[in-house]
Amino acid sequence: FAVTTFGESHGPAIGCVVDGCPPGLALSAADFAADLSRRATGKTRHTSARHEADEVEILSGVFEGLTTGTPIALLIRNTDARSKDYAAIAAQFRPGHADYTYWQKYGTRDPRGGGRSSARETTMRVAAAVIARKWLRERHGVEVRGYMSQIGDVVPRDWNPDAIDWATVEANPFFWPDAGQVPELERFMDALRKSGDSVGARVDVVATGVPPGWGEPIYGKLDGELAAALMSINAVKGVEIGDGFAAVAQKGSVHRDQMTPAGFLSNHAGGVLGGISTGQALRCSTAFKPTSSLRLPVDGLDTRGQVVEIVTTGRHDPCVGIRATPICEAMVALVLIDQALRHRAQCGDVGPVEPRIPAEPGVSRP
Ligand code: EPS
Repeated sequence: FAVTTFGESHGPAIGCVVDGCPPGLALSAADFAADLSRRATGKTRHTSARHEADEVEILSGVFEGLTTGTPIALLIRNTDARSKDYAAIAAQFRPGHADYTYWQKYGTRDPRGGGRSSARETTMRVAAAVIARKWLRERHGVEVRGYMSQIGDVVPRDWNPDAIDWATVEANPFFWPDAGQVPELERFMDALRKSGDSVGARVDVVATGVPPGWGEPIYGKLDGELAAALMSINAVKGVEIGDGFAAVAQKGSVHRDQMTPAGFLSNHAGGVLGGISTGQALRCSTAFKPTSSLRLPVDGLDTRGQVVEIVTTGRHDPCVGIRATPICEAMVALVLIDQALRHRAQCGDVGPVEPRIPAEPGVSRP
């Protein structure tokens, strides 16, 4: 299950090609609306004010409402691009932005917004993952869900990470698991937006229903592919699987997830051992840096190497992590469907093998 995307933030359209989708999956343009809307800009005052329609056209790979097994091409036309916002910085490098590295790599500059480096590109990842999530849900009962677990230095207060209330998460613009804290986050973001600065965030994803056995043992480990997939999202600076970096301070006697006939007693491993799923909930956490397109002036360089004052105008996200929950879910789903199909191809006749331990009764965290 391979995905490639194309298009620039301010070009005429963005799109993707999904290759390797099994035939016979019911798919229509309407399937994409909900997830694309969860990710979209312009829904609240806390994200970029750009209003894109984000309507998917299916160009190929679907006949009479069913996938055919041939490449699925999806297209979304950009309807609210405004390249003139970028005129002032068209020949400047925003500190902390990919402007400079793209320049060094390609020797050219696409001044239309972030071009390929814009988070606009993540739209197509979410669109491609709609197909993956549908197949995973229908064939395996897999559900991939995420929530924001930190914004700046604010963490949820009144919540149980082992029993996330998904209705609460979906009912607020931050995908935040603690409903009572949402007004505080609104005030936090309002103050941040007025200040012209930006802030980072952390997004957790939990995939349930993943059977044991998905993943490759050495190259293409499930956790390795998840890390690469999540790290490939714009602005990501860190990925953890299970307890992640907290495992450094744990004793082995604590970290090992004890197995009983009734289930695992904990899930420090995050549902992966040796690159292969255990059948427990898959747990990933992703760190987003504060975005670099700021109204606050800073000295920087232009493409001639001259020192200039850089101020970014336009419609930007003061915290790109706010819209990142559906994107992280998408990347996890894309890895899972690929691993599921690879597992089916190689080991389709094997298993389930006894003893098969049920998913853990509860998920423990450090
Ligand atoms: C983005 C900058 C803004 C955001 C964009 C991501 O776009 P513009 O180039 O129009 O200023 O609106 O996000 C989207 C358009 C989107 O659909 O996610 C950036 O610099 O990453």
